[in-house]
Amino acid sequence: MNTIVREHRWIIAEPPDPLVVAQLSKEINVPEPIAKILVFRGITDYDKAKAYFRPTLSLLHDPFLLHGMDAAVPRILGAIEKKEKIRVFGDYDVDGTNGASMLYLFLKEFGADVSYYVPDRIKEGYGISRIGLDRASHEGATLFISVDCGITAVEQVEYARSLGLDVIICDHHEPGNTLPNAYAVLDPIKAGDRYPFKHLSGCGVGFKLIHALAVKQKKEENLASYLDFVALATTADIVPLTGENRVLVKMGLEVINTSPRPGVRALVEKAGARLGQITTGQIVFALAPRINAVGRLGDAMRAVQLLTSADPAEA
Ligand SMILES: [Mn+2]
Repeated sequence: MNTIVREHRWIIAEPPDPLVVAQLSKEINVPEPIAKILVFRGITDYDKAKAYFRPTLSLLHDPFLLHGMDAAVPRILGAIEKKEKIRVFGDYDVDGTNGASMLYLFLKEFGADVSYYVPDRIKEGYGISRIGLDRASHEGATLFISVDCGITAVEQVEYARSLGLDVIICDHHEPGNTLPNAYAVLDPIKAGDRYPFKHLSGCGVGFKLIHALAVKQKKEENLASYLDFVALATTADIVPLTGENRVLVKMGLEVINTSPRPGVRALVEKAGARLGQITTGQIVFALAPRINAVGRLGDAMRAVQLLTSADPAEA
């Protein structure tokens, strides 16, 4: 025990300015020790405290700051107008299946002719697959949107082009030396991207896409109802719960706890968890493993089927 203690060097932070602490304590009506903890965490005034405790969608960054968004949005709106078939393609983990579920339901509500596909972990492996592209093309799709994968799919995107598919990529993984020659590549960590927050999940990047569509069409009223997907994906993918992610997860947990969709309600009940008391810990240890297991034991599309179901009995 002693050796462990000696291996660590403790660096004690400078105490915060007592005037700032006293002022914050008065402004938000909390005891000084709590105000002190907040100031330690950079929450130094009323507005910052309000944003921390009561996050709202208005705190999110402008989705059009994401490079590629200016191309992606008109392409999707055009596809909806021309009744093109849109195929959403998600990875088979929690991030990918929630991203696919969210994009599918949102686009459907937006009037799109949309379907989804999740590759088979064993037969197709990770990422955009040729089988997935062939099927999309065969079923008449002309627009293909990937979520939580695609940033390294250089060859697959070339193949998609040869099939007449335009590809929009929503990913958060590290790009390789060459970006795919896609219609639009949304990834906050690609070189030259000016988006101010770099830790979004794949589903979080997909959310920025629906955020942008909603802003463009002035239909933002239902946007928050999709945050349950983002909360599940963001928490399960273990990206930092700071900045924008904290806003998305806090608001998403509220959706899960107060108005769960049938699939989420069924999942919570099966996991023996209590609605109204779902936390990030329960997502990581009780809900997410059950979603991940679907892709490991068979067809991951069943996860999307569950999450998008409108029927409690089916869910
Ligand atoms: Mn991911």
